[in-house]
Amino acid sequence: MADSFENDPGFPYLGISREDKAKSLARPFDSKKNCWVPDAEEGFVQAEITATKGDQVTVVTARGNEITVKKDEAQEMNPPKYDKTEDMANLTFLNEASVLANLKERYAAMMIYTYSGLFCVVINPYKRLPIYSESVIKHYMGKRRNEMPPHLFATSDEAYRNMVQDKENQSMLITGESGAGKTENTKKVISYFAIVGATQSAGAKAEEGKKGGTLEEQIVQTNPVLEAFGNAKTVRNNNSSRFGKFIRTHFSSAGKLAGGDIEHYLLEKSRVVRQAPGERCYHIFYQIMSGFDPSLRGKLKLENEVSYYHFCAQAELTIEGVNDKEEMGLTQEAFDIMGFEDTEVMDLYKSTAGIMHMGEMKFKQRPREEQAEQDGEEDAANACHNFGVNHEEFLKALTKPRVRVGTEWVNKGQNLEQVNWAVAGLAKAIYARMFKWLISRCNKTLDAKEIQRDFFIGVLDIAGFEIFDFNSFEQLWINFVNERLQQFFNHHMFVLEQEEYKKEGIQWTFIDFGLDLQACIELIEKPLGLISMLDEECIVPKATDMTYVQKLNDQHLGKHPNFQKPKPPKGKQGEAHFAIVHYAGTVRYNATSFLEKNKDPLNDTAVAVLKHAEGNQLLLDIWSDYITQFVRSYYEFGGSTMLFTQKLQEEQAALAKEGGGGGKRGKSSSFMTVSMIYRESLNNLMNMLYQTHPHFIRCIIPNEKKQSGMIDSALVLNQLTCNGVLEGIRICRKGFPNRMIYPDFRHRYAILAADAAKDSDPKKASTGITDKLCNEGHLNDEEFKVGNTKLFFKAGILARLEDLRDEILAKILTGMQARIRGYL
Ligand code: AD9
Ligand code: MG
Repeated sequence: MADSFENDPGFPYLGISREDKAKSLARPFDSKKNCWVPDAEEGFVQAEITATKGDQVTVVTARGNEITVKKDEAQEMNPPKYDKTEDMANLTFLNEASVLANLKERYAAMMIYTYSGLFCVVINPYKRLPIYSESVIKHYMGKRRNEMPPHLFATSDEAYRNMVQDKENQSMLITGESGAGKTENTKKVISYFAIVGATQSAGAKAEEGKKGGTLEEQIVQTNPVLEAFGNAKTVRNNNSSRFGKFIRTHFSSAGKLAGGDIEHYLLEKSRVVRQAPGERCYHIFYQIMSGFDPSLRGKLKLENEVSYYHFCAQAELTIEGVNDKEEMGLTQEAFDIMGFEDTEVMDLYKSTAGIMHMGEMKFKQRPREEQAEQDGEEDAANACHNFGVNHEEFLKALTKPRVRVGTEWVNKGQNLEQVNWAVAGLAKAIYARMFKWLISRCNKTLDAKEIQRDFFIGVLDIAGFEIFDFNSFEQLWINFVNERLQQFFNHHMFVLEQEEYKKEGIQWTFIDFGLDLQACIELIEKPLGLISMLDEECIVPKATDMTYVQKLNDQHLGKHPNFQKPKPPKGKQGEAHFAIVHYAGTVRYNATSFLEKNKDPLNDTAVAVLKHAEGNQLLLDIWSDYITQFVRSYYEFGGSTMLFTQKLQEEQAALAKEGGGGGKRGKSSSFMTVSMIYRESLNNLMNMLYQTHPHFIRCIIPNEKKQSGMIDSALVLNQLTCNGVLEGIRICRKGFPNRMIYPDFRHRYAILAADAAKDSDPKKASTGITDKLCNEGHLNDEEFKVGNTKLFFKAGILARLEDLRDEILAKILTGMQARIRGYL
């Protein structure tokens, strides 16, 4: 089997050929001299130590420069046998320089997958490699991780086998920054499970889905549907997912595919109405305008050119190498396979077009007046044509919404800014709710009721840690999610290590490094933490982003180690800032618009109009769970206006007694902030993850030019910090990362203590060897542990034993040569 895999076109990108191995081993190497030193361009550069003085070393770099650096800045180099190593946890020197060098070397050969302990690291190749073919899949099916070269499929197969054998749910956490390849890898994992799960149907034809394709096809085709509505061109990625997702593939206990479902997180709503330079709105807008279906634009009352529509034409209109007409064909095909009804698809298009028309609605305001009014009706009429509501009512709701003033409900005029805000808010809400609807519609298709769901493998494709120049509410949430995920990883590693030590009977208390992140997590989520205080501030009259940050400072500054007051950048002195020390680095947040983003207000009156849509079932469905303030107030008091008014007065009196009414919200006006919704879905996710056996994939973007083969070292090192790979290594180093079973140890190091090694019991022989090494001062008790079946070593110790072994071998060799010479 191994031989035939070597003949696979994918092999050169996965396994190391024998010639390559031989070449590495022939590389000259001197462990006492060779090292890595920091380099501005390359991250680290190879160097040779020429002199050592105190804590300084002088080296000559591979570029020929002689420099002197601090001793601990020069990082040890691993011997040639570790070149292009498949699992970096096995490196005897676990340092940043070696990790970076190994990844670079593998990437240069387009070997994009590498393990680092529990992580599977992948660097975006930016070109199609023949490593995802059916034949490669077949080679990986049913194999253990150490039997095959690193691959996402090896990790996927491990998850699948664990699920079936251990009868335990699994999860795969795929993170990385934008453009790193999360979604591409997610798609491959899902296809792998669909194939493996369908193959499991005892040779029978894959299960037929209800309408359209087979279940296997439907699971795979969910993606184009989600991408059309949830992905967009950004500066960093032409197909950037603007939402996070957790896709669960369900299986029967025998491992047969039994359906799927999707949960989504944090859809970027603002893109619906605003795009930065170089970016586009969601793909679907341009697909609808592409003319794929020549009659569609007419039905939706759209002009011919997408450039007409402000909401989706603020920056780019096309994507290089992408044909929106063809993409629309793929979306349509996916809808068919997913079994969407024609009316459902049409309602999606109508609602999307409605949003485009909304962006054209104009309002005006006379000078010195505070009341805006519509400036023309045609665009509103077009929008409402698609929504199936009366446009006059819609316009009235926007310009004169019903609001509560004290105990009264009145129609209150709005100024131009307020109306425009309301239009944008509504457009964003329609889109976000439509996206949510789309997800649940896909889930309906993937709900294959006829097959028993026993276990699942969940795949999480979610944005990694973000540190930008300008970090806002969205970054706070993404970073908080990542902080929780990192804690989950650290805790998992701790549990596994403890289990291993226990199994091996080793006395060693491994520290729960998950606790390292606890302080930061509590700063964000606990009562009086950043999020609770933001929620509180959202209901305080006259509160602003400034008052929020002021309160944060009063509460935490100088008291919480993870909270800091940063200097605002130039030109931003008037804005509110705070900083958080995350595990991945300190991030400065600009609190501007935090309150607004968290409240995310909607014009209730306009929603009430949309709730009566006719001929657009989708629009009715998306608002069905939305209870407008007015209706809520009314019904909460038994539908009686009198009772409502009376309750309201009682409530106000009670609040006044409590002291000013600034604090708690009355029950009648309870509402959910964005943070509350996010927090709930994050808690659900974390609870679910803690009940699974996790697998970790870390995607890395090699450069910011979308160029294949080029590594920007600083960029990669930064990601290794943010994605926890270096953190994983740090934790590794605290324990005993290098392990060797007794027979192997005896075999390799017998030469260091020939007498002891003679013992017939491999464990006794091995401990005999280590005893001798300790007596000779080559090893001490702190550096290794004796387990039931193996020896455990601290990082770097095996290298020392290797050096000793080399020295002895060299001596033997010289002796032999001398003897041979003596004979001659
Ligand atoms: V974002 O946070 O959604 O903006 P992702 O999901 O991390 O981001 P994505 O998977 O979309 O990145 O990858 C970006 C682009 O890199 C893809 O469109 C491909 O052109 C390219 N890519 C990524 N991974 C692979 C791969 N394994 N093989 C080939 C790849 N191309
Ligand atoms: Mg993505």
